[in-house]
Amino acid sequence: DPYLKEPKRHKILKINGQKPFCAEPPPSLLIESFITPTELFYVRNHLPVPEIDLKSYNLELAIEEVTKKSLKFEDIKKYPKYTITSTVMCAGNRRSEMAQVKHLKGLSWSVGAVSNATWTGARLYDILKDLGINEDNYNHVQFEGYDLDPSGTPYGASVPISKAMDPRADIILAYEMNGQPIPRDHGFPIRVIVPGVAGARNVKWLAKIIVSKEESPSQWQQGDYKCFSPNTDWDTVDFSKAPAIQEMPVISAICKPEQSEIIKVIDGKINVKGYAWSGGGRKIIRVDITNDRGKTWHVADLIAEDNNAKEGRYWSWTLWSIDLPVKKGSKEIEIWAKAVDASYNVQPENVENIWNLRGFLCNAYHRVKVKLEY
Ligand code: MTE
Ligand code: MO
Repeated sequence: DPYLKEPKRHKILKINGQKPFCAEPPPSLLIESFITPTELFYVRNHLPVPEIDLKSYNLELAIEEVTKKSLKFEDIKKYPKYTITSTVMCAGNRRSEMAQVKHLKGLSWSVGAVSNATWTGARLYDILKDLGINEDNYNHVQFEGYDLDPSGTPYGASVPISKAMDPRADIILAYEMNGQPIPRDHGFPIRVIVPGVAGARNVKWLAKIIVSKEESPSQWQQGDYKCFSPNTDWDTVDFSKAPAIQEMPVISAICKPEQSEIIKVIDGKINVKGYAWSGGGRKIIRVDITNDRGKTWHVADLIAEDNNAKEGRYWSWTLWSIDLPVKKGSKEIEIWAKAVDASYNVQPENVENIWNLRGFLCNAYHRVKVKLEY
């Protein structure tokens, strides 16, 4: 069993898969703090967690098939040290809602395949600059992990070279998470953080960086983490025809109250809380809430956001809260949330029209039904 040496995990995580390990924190805990405590950070592994000895750790840098350099852990630590705060979200976050529309393949994530942390490390930009590459001659930067599938093939992903070579993209080869060495589940000793881009491209246990004309040949770049039209099925799908998911769309979720909870109405109001986030560094500018199917929208307070972030580099989620007025005497309500980002992108209204066979990017209005008590 390749899973005998897995790390210990916090008991409160809701497990969506044991081998490989996949788990998310409960919604109400998720939004307790702007920075997710490391032990509550969601985990999405596709393979067994590799065991890596810091002393023998090695990062290979290659241009196409040719290895140019090899960096030890200490070599990476010598680069100027940057700390960023960035949310990481799985493109499968909220998939469980999409699965209710029509059967699909994928882990049943609720709203918790997302977390926010500080990441400290070297900038990919600085490391690529030292390789002396001319950006115009290549198209992608590929990453490989130390985790291997049964055939010996590593987890892999890539990002466009324009992203990788942009110092303002804040891509970090991180060795610290929330000020501590990165724990095994999250990529010890080095993981790539590509802020604002799907979790899948944030490669953990980084083994190799390849500058290339081509995207990563990995299954997770080529044959997964892509979206299709709602009527595309497994007989008609052609993964080569859709681009890989990179920057994430605008999304929000109601985390408190949770589905089917019984809530006490105080002074005609109930408190509702959640998160909102958009990819590509786009700030959340507003979160709208309704409990009468859109007849009346109320604007939530944005209670926690990254106050140090510059325009176009809002990598962190925004937490919001609202004391929502409810119609007197109503026994059950459905709360809807929609967020708006700095480009005025808004979430789509329903899941039906964005359904796709792998259940990715489920960013429709989030809807939660609760019972009221007076
Ligand atoms: N990197 C490696 N090497 N192996 C993986 O399985 N999973 C990816 C990404 N990086 C993965 C990986 C996916 S799909 C997601 S959503 C994030 O890591 C999850 O990061 P986390 O477990 O730190 O939350
Ligand atoms: Mo993911």
